[in-house]
Amino acid sequence: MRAIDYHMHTKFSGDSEADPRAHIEQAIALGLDEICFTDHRDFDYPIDTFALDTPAYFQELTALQKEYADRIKIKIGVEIGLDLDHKEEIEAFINASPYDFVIGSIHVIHHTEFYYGDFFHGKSKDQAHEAFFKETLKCVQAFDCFNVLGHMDYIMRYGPYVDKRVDHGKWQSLIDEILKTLIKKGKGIEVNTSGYKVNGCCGFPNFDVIKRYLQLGGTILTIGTDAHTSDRVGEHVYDVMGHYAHLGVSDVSTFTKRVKDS
Ligand code: HSO
Ligand code: ZN
Ligand code: ZN
Ligand code: ZN
Repeated sequence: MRAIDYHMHTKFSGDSEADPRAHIEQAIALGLDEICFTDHRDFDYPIDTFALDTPAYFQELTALQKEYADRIKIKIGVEIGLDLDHKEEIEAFINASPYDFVIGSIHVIHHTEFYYGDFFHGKSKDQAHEAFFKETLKCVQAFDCFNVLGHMDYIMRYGPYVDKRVDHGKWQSLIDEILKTLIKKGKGIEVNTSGYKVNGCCGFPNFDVIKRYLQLGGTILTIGTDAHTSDRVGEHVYDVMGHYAHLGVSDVSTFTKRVKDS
């Protein structure tokens, strides 16, 4: 199984100062086979701005890709915030540039976001989690421009709850619908290792959800750290590979120009 980090942010994201070269050096030091930069683009995000200077992004990363060609495979992707209020702009944005790989993530629901907590006001944990999974289902049904669904349990990072963890049993039928929709559309799912900070054992989503995706016939899996600083590149990647192998997965998926590499 190849070691990959397919979710990383740099200074091209509104919430990172990281130098892409330092990410690459860290990935090489850890022995990763392939990485993909996936800087943010969210339309009309509240409070912060997640614009992407696409020409500068491609120019700098293409040069690094060439410079490091004999040491590590580098892909150029994007993490797009899936938002039903901006569907046409999002699809046009993705189609306008030759991204290798697109992560579709839900960061916002109708202009309320999770990071600063607006979304959680007046909601119990169950109400917040149910709304998140319902919106995730709508987004995976409506959008086609992504390759994998990003950090499926992202809602768990935030929220003013003592125990932030998702009770997957409660949302199993919604989660099954999400997974079935992804599979039907030829889309994958990532394990986002930023989840280890909250739930200790595993990423976003946990390995029971991955097991279910595989049971339902899913075959497209990536691993991403969601590193916003270089010290976190590659974090827990080998651990996730161990879990994948245990679940019978022989390799992760990688992408070129949004098509799965064979
Ligand atoms: N998009 C970030 C959350 C955030 N950070 C909003 C700053 N503002 C998650 O990677
Ligand atoms: Zn971010
Ligand atoms: Zn994200
Ligand atoms: Zn991210």
